[in-house]
Amino acid sequence: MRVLDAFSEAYDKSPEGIWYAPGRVNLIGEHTDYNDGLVLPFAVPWGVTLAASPRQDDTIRLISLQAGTQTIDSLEDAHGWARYPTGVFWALRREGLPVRGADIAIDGDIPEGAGLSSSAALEVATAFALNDLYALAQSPLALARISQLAENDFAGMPCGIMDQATSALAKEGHALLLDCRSLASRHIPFDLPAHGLRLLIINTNVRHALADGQYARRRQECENAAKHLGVPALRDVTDLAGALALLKGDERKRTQHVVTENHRVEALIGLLRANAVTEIGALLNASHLSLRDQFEVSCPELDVAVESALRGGARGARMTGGGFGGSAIALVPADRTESVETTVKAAYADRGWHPPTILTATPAAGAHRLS
Ligand code: GAF
Repeated sequence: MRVLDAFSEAYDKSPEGIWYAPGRVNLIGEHTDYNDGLVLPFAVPWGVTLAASPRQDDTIRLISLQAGTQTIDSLEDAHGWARYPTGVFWALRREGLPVRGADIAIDGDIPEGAGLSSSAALEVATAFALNDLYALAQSPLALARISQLAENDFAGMPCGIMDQATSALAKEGHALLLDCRSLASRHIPFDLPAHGLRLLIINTNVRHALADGQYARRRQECENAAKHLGVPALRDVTDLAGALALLKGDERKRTQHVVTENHRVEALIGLLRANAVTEIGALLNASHLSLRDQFEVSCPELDVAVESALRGGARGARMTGGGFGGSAIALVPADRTESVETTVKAAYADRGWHPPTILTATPAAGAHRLS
């Protein structure tokens, strides 16, 4: 195993254990997590493998097969990618848990820039490793929250809980229905091949520079809208027409998206329960239009991916994740896979864009110890 070789070579010893945490793709429920709403993601079959041993001091030594080496003597030394694992040490210590340093080697295979949550996978793998190394006895959900805290308050990205919770809690062959207020979750069987379907991930291979700033802004707009409506979060809007009459401009649009997106998650769950998987496409399409027009987080590359996938025979398609690049998903009858891929690639070529990468997503297991 590559990560084992890297660990032994760098530290001249064997690691105490090896852990794995996956990335995620979101089926539906976008920009609802930080509004206390519902999400329905699943883990992808790519992730972060991490070998680690504890240390007697507080130093954190990190080597990544993809991103290089950093030695963290003081937490503020961490920069770039190293802020994610280092943030987990910080967050655990802030919770008063007895965590000292560690020697760590990291290997990852989540497609670069695809918006499939490689940072959450790195945080969750670190959290699972430290939980075992320091006998912290934290639950997977508690480790997901620690990971989110690391990302919010150490790495400085005000994300919700979806990505970390999916990485920590996912189950093979299932999507994860998560209520982001109560944090209650349920594993929903999600077997597309049984229905002659596939879920393609269309990685646009672009990430627009405004992604982080706009994410923080959307979150703020949602919080402002909730304040104007006098509710704790947009999750609590029960009379959408009444709420829209009280709001204007961007806050009105954001509210429209969040409230209808929560309804779409519920509707999609209803279809899955009724074994009507082939009918979920319309909800994916509606989600995309809402993200494009009301939440305004799409971009030309995502819109073209969605439109051309539908033209190629997809039953439904939408952008997935934070937006402004990353990936779209397309629900495709297995026998139309080639047609969808060809149509999407041709649409990109016509515009002179760098080709997208197209992968099939199958729901994979959440974080666990490998050895
Ligand atoms: C990003 C964030 F990290 C998630 O918490 C979520 O808000 C998502 O964007 C949008 O649904 O992945």
